[in-house]
Amino acid sequence: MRVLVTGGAGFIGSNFVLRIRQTRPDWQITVLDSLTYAANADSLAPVADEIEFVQGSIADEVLIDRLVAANDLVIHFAAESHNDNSLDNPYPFVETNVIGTFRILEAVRKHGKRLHHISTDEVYGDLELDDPGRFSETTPLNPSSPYSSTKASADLLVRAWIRSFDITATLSNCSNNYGPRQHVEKFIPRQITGVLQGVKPKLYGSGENVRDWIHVDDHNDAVVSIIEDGRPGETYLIGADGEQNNREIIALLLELMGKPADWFEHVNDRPGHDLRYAIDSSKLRAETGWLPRYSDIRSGLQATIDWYAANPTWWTSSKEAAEQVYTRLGR
Ligand code: NAD
Ligand code: TDX
Repeated sequence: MRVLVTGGAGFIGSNFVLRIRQTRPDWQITVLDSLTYAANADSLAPVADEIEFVQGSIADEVLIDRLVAANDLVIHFAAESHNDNSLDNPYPFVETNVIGTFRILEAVRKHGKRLHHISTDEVYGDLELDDPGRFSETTPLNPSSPYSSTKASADLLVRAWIRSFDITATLSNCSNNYGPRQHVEKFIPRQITGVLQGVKPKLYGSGENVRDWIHVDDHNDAVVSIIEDGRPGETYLIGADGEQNNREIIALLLELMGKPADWFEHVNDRPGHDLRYAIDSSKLRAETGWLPRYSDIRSGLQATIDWYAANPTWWTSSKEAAEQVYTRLGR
């Protein structure tokens, strides 16, 4: 099978490609990535001789048409992915997440190819802390930020192309990922790399906000399960029952990194900060048999800490740039 992976030099996409080389060695992989600030070409270095890499944008109509025509399946990870950036400058989010997805859909329609669209639980908005409910496939879309509203827009486009043009596509909406090769602007790697440099973790607001953490390999295995065993036209939520508030995550990181429990600081909150995300992934589990393997966040975080400690050259230059942005934003 010839597979086009968009956004394959980013966090989840690069982990996907590395893992697929192990688990599905017969898949022929082409990565399309525009190499924004969020990409790291070093992430794909171990498989550079085994894949084709194309630098370019999913919003480039001619390029997308050619690449989609040459492949059997498109797995669409490419996105502008950081909420804080979307609050600062939303335009790239509209161009990549909305226009880029539109270009892919048109090429998929024209050439009759299969698509798997990667999305986020943030399209459903947020839940109260004491709400016993969780997001499911029938939860109405209600996004809060420019990032999540552009992801919801993309999801709606995919659903419309399924219904109106009968394209063969599946969608997945996953909760917060953690693991190696995540850009240092994101919560967990920002704190790990900060502590490694002697800087205290930074907690937005009160830190009561809850995220439903999943290891990136569990997310990527679920994507393969949906591609192989999911029903065309369907949406699947991916989650690993990993709810933790941000204070709890910082406490665990400090303990694992040998720092006192109070060695962190509060910084300005994110405007419109979603309170809680929680995923009910029973549809995925029932229909594909997928189960998460990294259910122990403590050991998953320890392995993630070990990876950042062992790979400073991967993150040092992006760390400086990311912290300059945070200084400007006051966070
Ligand atoms: P990331 O920011 O680490 O990587 C995104 C990649 O897309 C980068 O390599 C970037 O260069 C590339 N890209 C951006 N604009 C592009 C364009 N116009 N053309 C081609 N490539 C472009 O993001 P991530 O965390 O790996 O997220 C991947 C996908 O998973 C996104 O669609 C995101 O919405 C979704 N998602 C992420 C999480 C999470 O916790 N990180 C959770 C659920 C869903
Ligand atoms: O320094 C920080 N301190 C802090 O308290 C940072 C960077 C974040 N936070 C908080 C904000 C969130 O409540 O930590 C939580 C996680 O923040 P992010 O890593 O920015 O993730 P989030 O906004 O939840 O979105 C992530 O999960 C869903 C990904 O970035 C999205 O791409 C994905 O769709």
